[in-house]
Amino acid sequence: MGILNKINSPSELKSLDIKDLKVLAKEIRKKIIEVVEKSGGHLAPNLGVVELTIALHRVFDAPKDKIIWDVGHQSYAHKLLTGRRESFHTLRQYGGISGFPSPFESRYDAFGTGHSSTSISAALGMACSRDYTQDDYKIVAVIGDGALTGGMSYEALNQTGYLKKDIIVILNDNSMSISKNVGAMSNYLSKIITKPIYNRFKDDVWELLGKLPPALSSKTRGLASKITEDLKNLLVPSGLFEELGFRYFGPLDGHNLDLLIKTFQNIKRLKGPILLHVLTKKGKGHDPAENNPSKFHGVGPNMGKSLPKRETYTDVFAKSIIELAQKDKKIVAITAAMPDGTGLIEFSKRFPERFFDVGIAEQHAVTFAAGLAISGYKPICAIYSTFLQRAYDQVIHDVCLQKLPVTFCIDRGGVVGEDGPTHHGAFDLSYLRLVPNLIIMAPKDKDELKDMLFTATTYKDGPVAIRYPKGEVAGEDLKKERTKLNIGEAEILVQGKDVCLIGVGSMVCECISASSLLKKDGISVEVINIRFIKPLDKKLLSGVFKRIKRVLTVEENVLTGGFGSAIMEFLTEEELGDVQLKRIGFPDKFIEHGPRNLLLEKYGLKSERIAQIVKEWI
Ligand SMILES: Cc1ncc(C[n+]2csc(CCOP(=O)(O)OP(=O)(O)O)c2C)c(N)n1
Repeated sequence: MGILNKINSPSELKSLDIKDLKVLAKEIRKKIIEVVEKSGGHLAPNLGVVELTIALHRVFDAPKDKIIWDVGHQSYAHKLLTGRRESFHTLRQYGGISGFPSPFESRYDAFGTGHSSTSISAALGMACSRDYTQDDYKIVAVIGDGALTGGMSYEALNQTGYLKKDIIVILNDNSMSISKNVGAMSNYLSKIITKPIYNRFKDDVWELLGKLPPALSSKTRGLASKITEDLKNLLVPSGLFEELGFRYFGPLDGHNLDLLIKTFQNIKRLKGPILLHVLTKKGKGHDPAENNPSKFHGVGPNMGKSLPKRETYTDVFAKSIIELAQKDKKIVAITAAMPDGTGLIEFSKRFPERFFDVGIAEQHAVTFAAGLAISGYKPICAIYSTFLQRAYDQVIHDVCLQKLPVTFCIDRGGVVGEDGPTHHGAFDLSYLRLVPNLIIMAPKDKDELKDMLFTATTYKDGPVAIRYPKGEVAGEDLKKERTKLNIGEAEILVQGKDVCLIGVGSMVCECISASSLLKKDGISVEVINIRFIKPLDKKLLSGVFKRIKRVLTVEENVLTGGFGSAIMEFLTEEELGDVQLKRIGFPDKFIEHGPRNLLLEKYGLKSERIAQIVKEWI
């Protein structure tokens, strides 16, 4: 790591020659592979942007110039070059550096990202601020072709082209989202790439522009750019970006350092909205990742090898939904660019005509589901808890208000671990609980998840949300036949008299274990599996609260507005002032990154901690 070890800030790249920069690229790749192989992370996206990152930092002057990484999962080389080389081995570990850009971590991280398609909006906001204060710096948004499927990026392109602000959008096109990219825009980009005649002509013009001295009269420069435009209008299939007010350049090889540097130097001199189309290969330089970029998009610690493959909630969802769809032709499944993560790959193969990958477009996914539902279909909208935040108004206005039978399968409800605060599903119980007409369930184990899916897909009167966490599912296949659950019916799993523990979803098992621990100390604990966060089983709860006056709720959700709050509201409504309530859940802050089990333990969501809290209480 001879060269990388000497780079403490990006300004040090300016003095390196191209030979050194190429060696640096090799060293960065080696470092990324070494660290990600151990602690997990986004391997393929990062390997694909090594040259792009070096060239950006070579030409632009961060942190004065702002570089915004869309999604931010590809920012490892950027981190290595911006003062985080020494701490890079702590990537994604508890207390270590984040896997995403964060302004709290470094002044080189111009904007915090994690969710997709935000970079152009943020860049435009910064550009307006810069121009108000008459500052002088460049703003670069690096956005993938996957992220370009997200609605926000079009909203931002639309306004940028209109305001004609000076920003540079670098479209990092590897024709992949996590899986193969989808959609008409993706087809359009491929069309541009396969028009070699256009590229040849344009390269000639670039040659010309490159040779023009910077201090050239604006008239000559204007003429040169007119030539570029004229040629493009003649030869590009449709000039979509140009029509939106951007000057389009590309496509160019995103692994050719010389070309990237030369091109960045050229576009740095230009004003107005610019879109530079760069072609990269996901996983570049590491055969396994190049050959299977989807699998190596994100990998677990030790490349997932050390862990025995245990059945997850996602696996159970994946199998059950196929069983249900075999019997019911009206079931269709929707993902927003996460067929793998949400467990819909097998479904897409079995029922291609009933499967939709809408791109990174959660808002559209939900309203699209509403359209299917109002026309008699039974859409299953499988979206991670954190990404469903994007589609909140669509859930309220397009689905719940119209009482449409959409089933939301909300994976990764709770802490997800190393991806951290941008990805934890910490809020869904709170943000969904207040929406009328929505039924909210959380399964305690495998059988119950299957029953909930069965119940949801046979329920015709409105929308249903089923939320489940990341990781291993509890329980076994005990039942052959599916049971249709009575809506709003909880169950008492353990009878007791001193304290009542009410668990939500995966926390029910923790409550049962806690009750066993407490029994040894002579404390008699009742355990309730609430099953329905909404509607609440008021009858059962009223009965229990007459007998037991100490109640503890346990949920993998922020306490504010969550399930415990629902019980608090219930106690107030029913005037049960003699019942003491304690709640365990996430405090009012963004939860840091770290191993899932460690975070659960830290926030009191493991049986030993629950038992300890009860003991301290009584
Ligand atoms: C709103 C939102 N939905 C889903 C995701 C999950 N996600 C992370 S990266 C990614 C694919 C991004 O593709 P692209 O922008 O082309 O970058 P690449 O990984 O190909 O470099 C997706 C779907 C996300 N980060 N944000």
